[in-house]
Amino acid sequence: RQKFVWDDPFLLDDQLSEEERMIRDTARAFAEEKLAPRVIEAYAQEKTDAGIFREMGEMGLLGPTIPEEYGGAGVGYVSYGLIAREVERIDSGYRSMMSVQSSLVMFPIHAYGSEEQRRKYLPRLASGEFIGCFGLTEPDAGSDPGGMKTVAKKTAGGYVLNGSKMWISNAPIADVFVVWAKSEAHGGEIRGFVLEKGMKGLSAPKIEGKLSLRASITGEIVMQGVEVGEDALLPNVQGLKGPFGCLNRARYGISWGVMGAAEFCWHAARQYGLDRKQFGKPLAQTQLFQKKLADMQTEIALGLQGSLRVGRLMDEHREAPEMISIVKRNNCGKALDIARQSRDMHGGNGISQEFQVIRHMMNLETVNTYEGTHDIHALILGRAQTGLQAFF
Ligand code: TGC
Ligand code: FAD
Repeated sequence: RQKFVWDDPFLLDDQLSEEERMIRDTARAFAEEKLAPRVIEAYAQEKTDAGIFREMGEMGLLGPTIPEEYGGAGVGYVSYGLIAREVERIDSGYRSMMSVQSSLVMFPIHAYGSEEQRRKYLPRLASGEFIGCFGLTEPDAGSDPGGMKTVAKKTAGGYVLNGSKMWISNAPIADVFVVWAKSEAHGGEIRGFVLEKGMKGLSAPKIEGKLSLRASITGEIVMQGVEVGEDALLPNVQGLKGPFGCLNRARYGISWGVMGAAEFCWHAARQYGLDRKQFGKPLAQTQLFQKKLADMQTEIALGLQGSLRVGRLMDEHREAPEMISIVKRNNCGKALDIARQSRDMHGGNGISQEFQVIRHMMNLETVNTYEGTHDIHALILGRAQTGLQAFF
């Protein structure tokens, strides 16, 4: 009889290359040694430690898929996913900091930028010296980013930008802002611009009072007549496919990341059930408790296999965005259910910061919403199989 590994039911480990396992182990050691000891305090105090970017940079965790000549690690998308899983096992906010920098700032500069922009920004984003943010969402344009109001008008030497972005991860501490705007000079088409901290008319106030993702700072981006040169325009992409190209990478990373958070909650529930006795026996010896653990194990095993498959296809350049919608949507929804179950299985202790599951549960509410809500991904998949779009 083949031995069953309860915490790796489909032997995912065997499906990874030696390099991928090494990257996973490095990310896990970093997450356990550097992130885990500060997360409870960071979440409670709503404190984002900007120094984490440099620490992640030193470990090669920022922009891992970017070629080495620009400061990246030049590894594949499965490795990127494995990193996201380890970081989010500690906290979704830390994964958010990492994935915005990697997929939403470094990726567009590399994929759509000029050689000058790549050389100027990528090495310093990879090292964590620069912190980046990505401005797509606006107060009146969330699920429908095509409805954005931010505009770029042509000037003699470049552009002037006006508008505001809402719910932007990293914005208040960012040095580099990848911002999407409708460009009048390009027939109102959406174009990407790279702005820098300190530009006149640019500010990024913090959004206070978040009860989710509290270890990751979130802000607005306010642009009041921000003048930039022609060199701020990302020259090699036009239209919504620009930001969506970045979102494909970030959504894929999230599909792995949330499985890390879910694994934390599952393992915590199992251990709690083994340790805690009620009615004269361990909670883990009751049928209901074991059914919940079996559901968690099953959904996580299936979710990880799905993400691994999509990652392999990405590394072969054979991915379709709808594949990414399947794993982003399913894994976020399942991780949120698992975190809620784990919270319940911990009884009263489940609401304590010490046991950590309620923090994951609160975080996953955001992760289920950002990068395309659970329902928006359902509509993307509904459109793909019926040919009928139901957004409006
Ligand atoms: P639609 O007509 O579908 O498409 C417009 C153009 O874009 C192309 N396209 C894609 N290209 C690449 N990848 C994709 N996934 C793409 N999806 C669409 C499409 O081919 C078309 O190109 P072209 O050349 O024909 O013009 O656009 P729509 O306006 O109908 O879009 C509908 C919908 C719902 C799919 C889309 O708007 C959507 O996905 N909404 C969700 C918005 C979203 O995800 N926002 C995320 C903001 S960033 C964020 O949350 C970061 S949090 C990160 C963190 O902290 O970790
Ligand atoms: P809405 O679009 O108003 O949606 C509200 C509800 O209506 C949802 O349930 C949605 O599913 C539903 N809905 C919408 N349209 C339809 C429809 N056609 N049919 C049926 N139901 C529909 N954005 C960035 O650009 N950069 C960032 O770095 C970033 N970071 C974020 C960090 C945090 C902590 C949060 C909370 C958000 C962040 N976002 C970021 C924004 C995020 O992407 C949006 O919140 C998300 O896309 C949803 O948009 P919305 O909040 O405007 O909700």
